[in-house]
Amino acid sequence: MIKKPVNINGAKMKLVVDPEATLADVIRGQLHLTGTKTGCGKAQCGACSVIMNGKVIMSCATRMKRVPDDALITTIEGIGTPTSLHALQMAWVKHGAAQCGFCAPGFIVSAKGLLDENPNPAREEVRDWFQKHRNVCRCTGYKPLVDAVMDAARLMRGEITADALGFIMPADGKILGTDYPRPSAIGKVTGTIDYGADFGLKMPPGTLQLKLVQAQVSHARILSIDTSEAEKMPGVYKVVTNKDIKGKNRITGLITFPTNKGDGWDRPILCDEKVFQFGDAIAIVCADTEAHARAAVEKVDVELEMLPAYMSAPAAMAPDAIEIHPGTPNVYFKQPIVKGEDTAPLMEKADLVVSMEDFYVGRQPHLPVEPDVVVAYHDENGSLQILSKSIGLDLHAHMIAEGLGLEAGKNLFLSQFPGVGGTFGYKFSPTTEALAGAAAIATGRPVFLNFDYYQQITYTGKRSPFFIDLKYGADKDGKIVAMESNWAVDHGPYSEFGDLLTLRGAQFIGAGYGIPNIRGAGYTVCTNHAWGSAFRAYGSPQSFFASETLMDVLAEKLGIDPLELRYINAYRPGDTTPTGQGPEVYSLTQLIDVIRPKYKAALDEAERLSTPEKKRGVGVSVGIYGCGLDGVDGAEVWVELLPDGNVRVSTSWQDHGQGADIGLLTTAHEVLRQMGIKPEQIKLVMNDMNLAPNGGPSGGSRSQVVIGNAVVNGCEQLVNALKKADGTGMTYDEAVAGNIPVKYSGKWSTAADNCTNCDAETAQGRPFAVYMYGVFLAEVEVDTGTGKVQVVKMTLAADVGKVINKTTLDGQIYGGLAQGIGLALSENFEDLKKHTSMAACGIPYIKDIPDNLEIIYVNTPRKMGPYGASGVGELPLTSPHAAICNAIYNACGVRITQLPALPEKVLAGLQGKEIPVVKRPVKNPY
Ligand code: MCN
Ligand code: FES
Ligand code: FES
Repeated sequence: MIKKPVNINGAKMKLVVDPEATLADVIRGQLHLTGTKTGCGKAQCGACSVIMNGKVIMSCATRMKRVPDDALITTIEGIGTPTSLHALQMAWVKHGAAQCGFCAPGFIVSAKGLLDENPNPAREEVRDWFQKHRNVCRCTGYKPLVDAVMDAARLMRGEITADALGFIMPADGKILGTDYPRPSAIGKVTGTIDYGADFGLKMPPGTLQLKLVQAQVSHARILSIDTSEAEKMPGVYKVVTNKDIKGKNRITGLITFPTNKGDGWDRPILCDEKVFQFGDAIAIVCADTEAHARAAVEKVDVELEMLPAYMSAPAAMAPDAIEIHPGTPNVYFKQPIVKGEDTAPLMEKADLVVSMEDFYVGRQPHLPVEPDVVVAYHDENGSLQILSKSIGLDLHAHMIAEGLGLEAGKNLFLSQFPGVGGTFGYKFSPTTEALAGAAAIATGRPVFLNFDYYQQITYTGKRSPFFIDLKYGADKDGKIVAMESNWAVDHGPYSEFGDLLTLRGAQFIGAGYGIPNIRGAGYTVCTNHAWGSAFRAYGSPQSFFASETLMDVLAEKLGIDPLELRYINAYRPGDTTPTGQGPEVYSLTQLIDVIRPKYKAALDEAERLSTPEKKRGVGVSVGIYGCGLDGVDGAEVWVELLPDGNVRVSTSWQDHGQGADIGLLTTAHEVLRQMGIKPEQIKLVMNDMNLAPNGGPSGGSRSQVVIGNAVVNGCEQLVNALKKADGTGMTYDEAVAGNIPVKYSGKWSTAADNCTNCDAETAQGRPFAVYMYGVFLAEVEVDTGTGKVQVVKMTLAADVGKVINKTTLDGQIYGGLAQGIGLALSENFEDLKKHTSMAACGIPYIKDIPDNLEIIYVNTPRKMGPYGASGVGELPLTSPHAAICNAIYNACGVRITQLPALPEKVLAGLQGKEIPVVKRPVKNPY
């Protein structure tokens, strides 16, 4: 230990520290200044940025022995407070720059360092600064962050007043459609909201620290687990194995279709008979400190018999592959699609047929800046309480209850941490909840488990790769008359929602076009690579990559412009979706109309700016996604007038960072303002099974539509019940005196639109009440010497219905586009040895994303959406990567069919070499 004098945020102090400890650990662990976050822990994300002696540094990579004596250190707490915001914090709130907010303290500290040096930076200088300081944001697409810095600098230079960064309430008091700031923004920009790791640090003494014993192989039989040495290690309270689990020790994968050959009970909480993938949890060490727990992990002895590991769908589909889950075939589900007439004769008759094989979109990693984290404890009633990043609290409680020997909602309750640092869908699966639950039950003590970033990457679900074969038959005018599709989904070892994901292929391959006749089938394949979990736009990026690439191939063969070919085929009245549903609005042609002038200008510019060294290109794609879980999807919301005149609105609209709080507040306020309620009088009670009813999971961009309608229903019941003859609302006392209830349960479900599941044999049905529509325009520059692709501009023409909150909507789209650029060009989790950090997985830094992101809204009101709103979250990630790859082809003639479009692949194409691809030997396993 060493004595270290420092000056933190103006306070001089002397600390006793381990010289090897990081500054981040000391700031957070010893000083409890938890505004500074730890994300990657490896100097790759900037979440831990602080200013030391005038320089922005990463505190996770600065050992205490390197901190100079009397160092002047500024953390986010020294920049501003909730009651006295710094200009940067005001601007961050104004621009919606804190979505999940986990990166916000690091960015704001970093930006403060910039403005201290350069009070008048140009936009590109701001971008250069964040690039140099490795500040990563996974939510915002970076543009709002640069907007915020520019505005803060203006305020600091006295060019604008603070009012310009505040919200100006319209005269009618209506916040719907405005940029009213989200309620959680101030907590996020000041670092005062507790994320899971902050919460864990503040747990009571005696809380056990958990570390996992994880499989280092991908497929093996477990012969024995010996914990005796580990249990003798200092500070170890207990090592939990499957034998300590009282319930079924399984997490149900909730089989959706009876045609699924599995039963859904294939995922162990703690491995018992087999290891199914790298990272699988085999035991949990529970100790007094994290260091003790970590040391003991090494001492658990696991004897394994190695089995062949099937690391891709083709490998697991091979006829000689053994069953990964004995008794269930590796190809365990088939979803056929049968629409209209038989396609074989139509293909014969078609003027032109185009087909391509094995389109592939790979294992995109979610890469939230915050790694996974969980706390569990027993409450005073003996019920198990679990706090986590879950985005499906009730759903997850039901999925893990039987495995733990508990009953959801009776003695098992889930809630979200106050701050959740992004999930992008991986938390649609329970991850660490059941593990912490098992440890709390086995020890009877509160427990805390915090993943490091390596675990986040290697042991949370990933986007499931699709292999797709696709064929279009068209007439000479470009109208597609028939489509044939065949796809295989590599879902990893666990079946969780695998059938549903396979159905997405039927729903979205070829979506956007009124193709009357379709035949095809999709297959779900069990493999030993990462388990498939939801990822934003779930199944559609894989689907559209095939259908939107083949559209360009067809256009070229026909000699028709790619945008015009889409216009010819775009949904028009009378057309139906691939699943035979009439679209609820027909705005695709309008979206193409608004993008057309931009497209033409982009083509001209590409031609003007292209050189042999740097070739420019332009590409387009159509993207669509449904808002909801398939078929009947409902939500419940409670609305209650309180004695003080405020209104409490309660539900689970789980926040990943998308803005659940502002969505709920705005939707409720639009009704409640009829009785004079102001936004600040609405008290949100969110995301706690103990306190709020089930709104359903925050997936499938469903919440604004499905929960939003339930909110409207609940609020209308309250307003109507309390309406007086003169039109004003009763007070609480008047209502009680008049015996009028003050609490209402708002409900809504897609049954109101006669939604149905898609048929197991034909995929025909009415799965969603409301869809989102978009047309993407990508402009790229290809370096012909290296094959490196730079996206210079992305434009999205979007129809997401009525705007609920403008800043939130814009932010969702910018962030989704950035993830699409990553998906197209760099992101991957294929190589278990290589893809093990944020940077190695290809996360886009600010200079990988163009500052030039443009959104054009064509917002058609939706009959089934609250106030006409559709959803938005997933639209921007449906098919931007297809537009980018079409642009690469347009620039240099290289056609990428398997993502990501890494420089070496593009370069191989430029040099006329074969671009390596993975192929499926078996196409129709049954
Ligand atoms: N909204 C709006 N106007 C509309 C539609 C929506 O202002 N016409 C707002 C809503 O009020 C809400 C947000 O946009 O604040 C997203 O709404 P919606 O599309 O209904 O999506 P959900 O609330 O169901 O959120 C889930 C969706 C999904 S499925 C993923 S995955 C996702 C996403 O949103 N993960 C995210 N966006 C994310 N954004 C961040 N920052 N982090 C994630 O992990
Ligand atoms: Fe320190 Fe990522 S750079 S946590
Ligand atoms: Fe930047 Fe979520 S707001 S990572």
